Amino acid sequence: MSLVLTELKDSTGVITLNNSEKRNALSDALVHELIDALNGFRAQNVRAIILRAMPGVRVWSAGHDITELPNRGRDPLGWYDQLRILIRSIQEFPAPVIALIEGGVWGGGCEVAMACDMLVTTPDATFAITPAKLGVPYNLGGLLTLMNMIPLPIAKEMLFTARPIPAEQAWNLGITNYIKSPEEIEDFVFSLALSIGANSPLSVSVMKESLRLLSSASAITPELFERIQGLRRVVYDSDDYQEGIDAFRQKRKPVFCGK
Ligand code: YXS
Repeated sequence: MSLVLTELKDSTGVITLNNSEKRNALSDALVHELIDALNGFRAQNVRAIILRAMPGVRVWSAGHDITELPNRGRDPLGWYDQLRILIRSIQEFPAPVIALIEGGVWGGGCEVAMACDMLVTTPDATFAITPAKLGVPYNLGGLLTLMNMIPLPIAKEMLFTARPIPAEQAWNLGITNYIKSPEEIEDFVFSLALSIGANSPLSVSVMKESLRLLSSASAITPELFERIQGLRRVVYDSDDYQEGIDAFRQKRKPVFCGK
């Protein structure tokens, strides 16, 4: 079974997450197919991408496949991990990527959604950022993706509580572009993609890339980078990190001790 479906509609590439049984958890296999799909559409010069799950799902994506997270002692969110490569592929894709979101978006799924250029949701959509629930030290690129989308106090609340925020709050904060009913969202998102497709692809693509470069333009010193990486290492070497992963695998609540 393909974990991801693709379809070309006019000049728009549609990518559908197709593993509802596992709540579209971002396993290496699924993410690999997603990256292949983006590469395929890049070669076809599509004017926009729509990234969606199957119509009517309750969970858009449950985030990183927790069963594939490494045990203690290895950075779980390293530069070459599939999910990191996917995030960069979306951000660097030469045409806008529109996320069409129904249902819950969790953890790494939330970063995937927020790496997209525009987000349109149904009223039941929710967004949760979950590393603290699992004892995961979030990576710098991920934090930057969130900081570019979410006002800082809200990003902090989401990171510290790991509680989902509802679609209406996300829209009020300007994180998402529109809320549409399940009946109208598909037509609406296609019309958005078509109006982008009617414009100059070179102009759109250069503005997208310029905005990406500008929004990550704040330089940090090598010392500061190493300091943050050192802080993260304390977390992924910890008992608590292992406890978070073990608890998910054993289907129980984690008990964190702060070590
Ligand atoms: O028991 P089976 O084999 O049917 O499998 C179950 C779940 O174990 C599986 N599944 C997952 N497998 C791996 N990784 C996941 N993230 C994941 N989520 C779900 O899918 C099958 C159906 O799940 P079930 O029965 O729980 O479905 P539900 O509809 O009752 O509940 C849906 C959720 C999404 C509320 C629930 O599955 C859930 O809480 N999932 C974990 C959400 C989460 O914490 N995601 C964060 C993943 S870690 C991550 O993204 C980064 C490391 S970070 O957090 O740092 O951003």
